[in-house]
Amino acid sequence: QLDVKEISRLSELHPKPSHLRYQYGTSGFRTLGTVLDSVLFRVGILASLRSKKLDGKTIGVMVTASHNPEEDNGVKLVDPRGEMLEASWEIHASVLANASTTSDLIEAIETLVRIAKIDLSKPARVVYGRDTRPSGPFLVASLRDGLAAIKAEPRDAGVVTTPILHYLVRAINTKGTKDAYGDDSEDGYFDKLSGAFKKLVAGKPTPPPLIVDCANGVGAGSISKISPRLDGQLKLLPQNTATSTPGALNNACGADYVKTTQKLPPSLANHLKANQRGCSFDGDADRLMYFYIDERNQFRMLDGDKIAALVAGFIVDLVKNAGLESELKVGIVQTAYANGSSTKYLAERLPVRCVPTGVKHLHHAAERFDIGVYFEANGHGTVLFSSGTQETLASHEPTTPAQSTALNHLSNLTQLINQTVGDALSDMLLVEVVLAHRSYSGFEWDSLYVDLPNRLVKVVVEDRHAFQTEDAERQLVSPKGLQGKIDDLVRRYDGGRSFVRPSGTEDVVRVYAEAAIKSQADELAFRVAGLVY
Ligand code: NG1
Ligand code: ZN
Repeated sequence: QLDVKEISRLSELHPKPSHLRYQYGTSGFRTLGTVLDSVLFRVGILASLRSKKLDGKTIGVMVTASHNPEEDNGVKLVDPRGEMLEASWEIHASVLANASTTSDLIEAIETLVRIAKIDLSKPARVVYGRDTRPSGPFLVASLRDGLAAIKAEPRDAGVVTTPILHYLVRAINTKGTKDAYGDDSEDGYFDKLSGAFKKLVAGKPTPPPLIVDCANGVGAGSISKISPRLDGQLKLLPQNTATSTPGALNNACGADYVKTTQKLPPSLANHLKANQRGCSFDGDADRLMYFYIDERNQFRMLDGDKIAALVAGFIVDLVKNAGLESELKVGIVQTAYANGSSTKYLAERLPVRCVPTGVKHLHHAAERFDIGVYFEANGHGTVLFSSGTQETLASHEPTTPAQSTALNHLSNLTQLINQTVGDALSDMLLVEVVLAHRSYSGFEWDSLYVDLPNRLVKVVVEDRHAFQTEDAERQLVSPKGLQGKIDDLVRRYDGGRSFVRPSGTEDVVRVYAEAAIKSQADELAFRVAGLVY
């Protein structure tokens, strides 16, 4: 039932460059926007087949390269519950993307249909969106050809943030069921978040206006759409909103700039006053970094670990106050990049799990808790409430007014938090809720624990695949003998910790080190890098 003639005709319009190999990695396909035409066409085919495989459930496709430079672009698929594509299909994605010719592609498609037992008579439905990159419209046109080749029913979500696309996928697929996630529109998303936020901060004093660095990306639109819905309970001051200025996206601004340089984006220097808070989104608004200027005019960064500590502490207290301590197990998931001080702070309060880098690992580990909080140090994260937890929250009978209040807050948090994926906007509102409840300024939040000085360096090596790890990437098993040498070095540093792993997104090996003082963290990182090189 495949229309081979039509697939072939369209495929000829999107030939694969013969010298390139593509890989569906931790963040989908990602490379220069100019070489993604054939990939987008084939992703259109793959998404349609995935939808047929799942009985016509809607699959999402997001065209973005997140925090990467403007000339890059990328694409990833979203599964029906708004989560990332199931791992076994990542391989199918790479196989289709690398078929050399149209006839190889047809063969690959036929093989996939056979081995995945896809019933071609089922409908195919795909919703897609893109960020503000200039290469977006062209790539979306290639994607549409791929959808047309399989006669999928397309839905264009337009220019949206990554988390909105994930939200839409889940909302579309749960519509009319008992798990309905919200109205399947952008308005539905903004109404859901703002409605829950207003309930959670009702009666609290209005905080000082919050500066939001939109990275000159798609998050700028989210700020302008949510602002009027907040009824003055939080005033947002968007900066870096130049979405159509060539070269501006993620340039010297945004969450990745803040995390990697540990500096205030220069464009914000005149806007942020002493003791004022600000935050940065990344280019597709799924990462969030906070910061403030302290009394001595120093820039202070509040990263994903600090967000996790703030949020997890709050949720643990609410669960206790609601009288649900024995019923709901709250846990936190981190990666090896989490600052050692944050791990120590959290481990004193709740179970902490460490998993390999990559959102899918964090997400899946968080699902094992009744309430699972996960954040990467770079600001990507969210909170998951299991379906059992949501039922408990709905049915539990509070015995005191205090229990009733805490229970209400927990229920509203399930609405405020985007449970499909990290979401800068939702996470920002969540942080503001906790700060309002705790009466914290940036300073008090920052004081929960003191970050250990740390250093991350990249090492270009001949073959990064020679570096293999275990124990959630904290130990090298190959090259043989290297871990022993690292351990010997680490022992010589007070508060020392270091690990080495191959990047999943760049052709480099990353070295992370922390120590009690900054110069020692730097030295340890460079000495370990010296061992790797
Ligand atoms: P790699 O390149 O595998 O280290 C990077 C980030 C991850 C994650 C992915 C994107 C660091 C050290 N690593 O992964 O946290 O965001 O990109 O999916 O920041
Ligand atoms: Zn992103």
